[in-house]
Amino acid sequence: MAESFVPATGHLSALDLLRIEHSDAVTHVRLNRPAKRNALNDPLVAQLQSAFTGLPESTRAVVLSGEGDHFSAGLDLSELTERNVSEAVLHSRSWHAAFEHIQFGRVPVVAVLHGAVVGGGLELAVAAHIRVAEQSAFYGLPEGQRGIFVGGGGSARIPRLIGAARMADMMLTGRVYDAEEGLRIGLSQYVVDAGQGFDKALELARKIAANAPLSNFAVLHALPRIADMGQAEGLFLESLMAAIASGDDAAKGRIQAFLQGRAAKVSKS
Ligand code: 1HE
Repeated sequence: MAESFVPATGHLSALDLLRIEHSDAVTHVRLNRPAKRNALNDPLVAQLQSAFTGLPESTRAVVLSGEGDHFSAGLDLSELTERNVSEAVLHSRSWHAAFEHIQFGRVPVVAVLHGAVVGGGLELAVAAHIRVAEQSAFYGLPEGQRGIFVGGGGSARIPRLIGAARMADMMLTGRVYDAEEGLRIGLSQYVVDAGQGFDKALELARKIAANAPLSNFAVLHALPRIADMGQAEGLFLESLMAAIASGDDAAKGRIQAFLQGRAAKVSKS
């Protein structure tokens, strides 16, 4: 499947720590610092922000992966130089800004996880909407051992997936979860064999890209906010979002197609 991808041109091709390619409506964004296990330094975080804010109009879904044997070793520890408190806050906020554009961007993001998905690498992975893990994936938060704390949004996003108690265990004891355990506790939605992650993610991204844009928008922008709301406010926002989506021509056309026997039925396969 991968051979139909062509390299990005223009400003995306200038992002030298990423490798970005397009295939129809799917864009593949690959972390490209394998010699450093895709450790996230400031330029790489900035390039991720540029990539996700500068996706072409034709992109309807993104696959995010890492070159080499690991998804990402997290924060580039060689950059952990002396920062005063305000500089350190702003550094953390620069990660928040970049990852915000992934979680609350224009298109859904499917991450392919393999090898180390640790520290800031896990924080990056959980900003994506769907995670496909290969059997080699392992998840850790070594911040506890390194004497630091998460700073890339992990304390807000990870407990929403696995609960604060599991995250506390990972940080306090250095507990590492493997791919199957990660699936069980909710860190990934899929586990596949070694080398199959990209194809699975691409299959999912192509399905996502075929959805009505407003449905994808609602899943990205309304669903997580409703999940964070009280029930009364959440139900009202749900009703508004449902009315907006169902009033769109894309919804009307799709529902007519089903009623006229032209659309797929729901099936298990
Ligand atoms: C790095 C980093 C890094 C590798 N920063 N340079 N993250 C961590 O604490 C994880 C630290 N890394 C590791 O545990 C291991 O490197 C791995 C399990 C990811 C991979 O092991 P391995 O044997 O394949 O590679 P390696 O030999 O350890 O590393 C290869 C090179 O990458 C080596 O550099 P070289 O110049 O000696 O070849 C390593 O120094 C370099 N490298 N990981 C810098 N993380 C917003 S706050 C987020 C806070 C955090 O993310 S804390 C968690 C940091």
